Amino acid sequence: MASAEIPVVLTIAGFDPSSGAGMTADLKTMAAFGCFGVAAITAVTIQNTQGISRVEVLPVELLRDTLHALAEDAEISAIKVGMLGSAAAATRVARFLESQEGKPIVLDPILKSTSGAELLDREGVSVLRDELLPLATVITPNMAEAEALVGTAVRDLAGMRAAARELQRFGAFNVVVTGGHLPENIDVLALEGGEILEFPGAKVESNCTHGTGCAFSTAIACGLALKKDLQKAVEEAKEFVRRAIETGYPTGKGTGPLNHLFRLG
Ligand code: PXL
Repeated sequence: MASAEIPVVLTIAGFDPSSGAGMTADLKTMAAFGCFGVAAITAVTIQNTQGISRVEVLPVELLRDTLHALAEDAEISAIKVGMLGSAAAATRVARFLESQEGKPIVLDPILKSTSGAELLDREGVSVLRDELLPLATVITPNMAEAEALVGTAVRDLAGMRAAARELQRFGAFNVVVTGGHLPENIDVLALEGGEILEFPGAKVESNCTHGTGCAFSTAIACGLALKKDLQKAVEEAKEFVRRAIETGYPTGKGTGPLNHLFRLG
């Protein structure tokens, strides 16, 4: 730990220059939870609140060397994996996570942006499913991601529960399928032990929802770094996201970012 109280949390993610999603949003979320955020970058996107126009995956050696430099130096308390971009990055991250055994790992299986841009190539999706999924403490797909990973429709609560179970059969330990788009705004957590919990939340009317999944998964990683149990970490992450959406400030012409730092006033 950086000090007795401040755990270091690592995000492995892409860069979104508009700071609604990706590594900069993750770092803000970590600061909001009283964690010290460090980051290994996988890809640069060109985007603003109106959408993505370009994705450039960075050389995988850069990722490898960043992860090595961070891990040999500081004690990392939890790891969040976000946008990977390529199969090569996904494979590299799998090797890194194997070296970090025993640490809480939150995998947000990012496949596409809301506007439809591909954020992981097809071969990368196979690596994510076959190699990364079994290395994570918890995975946090939204309904579209759960549907893509499982290969069957996920449209309602029953579909979310079935997909979570299926992802566990694929090798995931704990699975949260997020249902922020459902009228009930309900998340489903399938626990390793077999129990399935539901987390209903108030529906917030706001256009500031870009990066919701990034904030949610990072908030869970922070909760786990702070030694909370998974159920509590999910509950607190959901409440954090709700408040960050509610207090969001529309910075551009499109979908606004969350206000990750709402606690600063
Ligand atoms: O919200 C998914 C996401 C994650 N990471 C980066 C992104 C996006 C979507 O735009 O750009 C870097």
